[in-house]
Amino acid sequence: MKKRKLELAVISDVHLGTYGCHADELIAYLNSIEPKKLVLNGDIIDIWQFSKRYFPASHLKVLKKLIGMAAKGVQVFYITGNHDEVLRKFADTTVGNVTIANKLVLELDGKKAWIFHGDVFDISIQNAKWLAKLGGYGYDLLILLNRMVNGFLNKMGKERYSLSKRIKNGVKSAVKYVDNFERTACDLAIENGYDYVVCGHIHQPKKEMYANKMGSCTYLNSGDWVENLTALEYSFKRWKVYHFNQDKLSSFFVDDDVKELDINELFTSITAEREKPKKKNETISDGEQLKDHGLSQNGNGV
Ligand SMILES: [Mn+2]
Repeated sequence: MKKRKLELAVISDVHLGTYGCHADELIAYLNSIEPKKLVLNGDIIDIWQFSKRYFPASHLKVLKKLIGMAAKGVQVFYITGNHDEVLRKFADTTVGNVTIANKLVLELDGKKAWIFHGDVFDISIQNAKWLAKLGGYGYDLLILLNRMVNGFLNKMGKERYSLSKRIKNGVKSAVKYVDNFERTACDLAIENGYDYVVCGHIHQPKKEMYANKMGSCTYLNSGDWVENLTALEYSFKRWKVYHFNQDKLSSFFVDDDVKELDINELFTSITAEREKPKKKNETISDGEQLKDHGLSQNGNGV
C-alpha cells in the first residue's frame, strides 16, 4: 500500500482506554499516511476514565504505532486535553521527536496555525474570552481555572464538568455550546493574528471560513475517533477533513480546492517526495495534465 505523504496530520479525541475508541480504524488510518508532522490534539489517552481492566491490545498498538512514527522521523506534538490533563505537568518537554505542549503555533506556508485542544472554554466561555486575550499567559490561567473548578466540584462530591453530559442534557444547549465554542475560538484567533485555529474537544469535525469586523480565519476541528473517525490533513497549502468511513478508498481526489492550485506546484511537491519510479499507464479520470505524472496512484485505494 502506497502511503499518502502529508505535510501535517492532526488527530484528537481518540480516548484510548475507553470502550468507544475505534483503535483498529485509527491504526489503519495511521498506516495509510506518511506525514512530516503529526499533531495529537488532546484526549488521546483517556487517563481520566482510565481503568486497568480495560486497555485492549489494539489500543496499545495505537501507542506503539505513534511511537514508531516518531522513531522513524515524524515530528510528533502531543497537545494535552482535559482527559489527559495529568500530562500538563510535562508541558514543553521534548523527548526525541515527541514534544508535549498545552498549545502550539505552527507556520504553514507563511500562515500561522494556532493549535490547542479547546477545553479551556469549558468552565466559562465568557471568562475564556477575556482571559485568552492575554495570549499564552491567559491560556495557562484558563487551564488553571478549569483545574481549580473541577477540583472544587470533586471536593463537593459533585461530578466534574463533562461535555458529553452537557450534550446528553439537551441537543439545543449542545448546539448553542458548539456554536459559541467555534465563534470564541475564531474571534480569539483573529484578534491574535492567526490564520488558522485548530481544535478538538467537541467531537465535531469541521473546516469553515469565519469572518468578523476585525478580519477572518479558518476554523478547523479534527473531530474524534469515537463517533466520527476523522482527521485533519494539510498538504499542498490546503486543509482537508479526512473521513475514514467515506475517504478510505479515495484518500486523495482532485476537488475544487486542488484545481485552484498551480498544477506545476502540485506536481513538483508530489514528485519531489516520491522515491519510487512512476507507473506510466495509470490514468486519472479528469485533468489532462495529471496524466503520466503518477498522480493516479493516489486514487487507487491507498
Ligand atoms: Mn476534551
